[in-house]
Amino acid sequence: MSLEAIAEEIYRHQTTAEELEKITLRYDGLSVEDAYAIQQLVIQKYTLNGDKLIGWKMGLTSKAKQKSVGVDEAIYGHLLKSMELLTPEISLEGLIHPRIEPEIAFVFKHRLQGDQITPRDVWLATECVMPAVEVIDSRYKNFSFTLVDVVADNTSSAKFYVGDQAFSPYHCQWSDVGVVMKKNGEVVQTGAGAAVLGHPVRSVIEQVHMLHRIGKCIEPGMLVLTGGITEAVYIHDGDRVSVEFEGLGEMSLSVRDQ
Ligand code: 0L1
Ligand code: MG
Repeated sequence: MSLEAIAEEIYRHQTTAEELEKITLRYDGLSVEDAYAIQQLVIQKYTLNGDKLIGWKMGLTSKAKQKSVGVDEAIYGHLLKSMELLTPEISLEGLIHPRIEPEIAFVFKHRLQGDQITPRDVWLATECVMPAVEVIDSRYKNFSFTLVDVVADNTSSAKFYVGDQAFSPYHCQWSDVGVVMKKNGEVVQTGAGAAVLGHPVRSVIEQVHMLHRIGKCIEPGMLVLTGGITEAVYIHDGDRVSVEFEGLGEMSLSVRDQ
């Protein structure tokens, strides 16, 4: 089976919201590099159909998430224009078993590339930092996958929302930002920016270094989701999810069927 045929299968399941058996159960010997090649081929299908790459996302950036997949490395995926929610509403249409997680997003004004990036380089290239949420929706049955499976499936990306308010990169100590996520008024998760590789700026650095290995970079205007600050929680029709980012305000999203 060719990587292109696997990419075609994943693309079909992403666009029809039908669950998929893990590809590693069916195809032997796939490497993580193969998985990124598959991810790239899947993204090409979207862009050939008119979608646009608008940024990148880091995944498995917390020790807890890495442990749950049995790995000790972060991963990355592509963000497409079609994934961005323009209002704080999530339609379940086209999703299989979505989960939501709070994140800190960076928006860039300068290109960021190379394999020796420092925090200073990141801050100089950053236009603003924004509270965000990511809706992940693994296409695999029961959200069960290996590293290779999840990378090929664009690291479970489905949707994301960045609120209305942007902040100066120097606004606060981003690793100290506390987050409280509530579902229907009940606290379901709490965390702090430090859950993201110790500091979200480290996630951006890791993103740039990983992109450098494949000759890519963060372009001006792009956005990076740095990784989940808490575990992701399942969402269902009628849910109301609110996320309070300490000192930065609250984001509230409603979940609807259509
Ligand atoms: O954004 C993330 O950290 C998700 C990475 C993939 C693992 C998952 O689907 O939970
Ligand atoms: Mg995420």
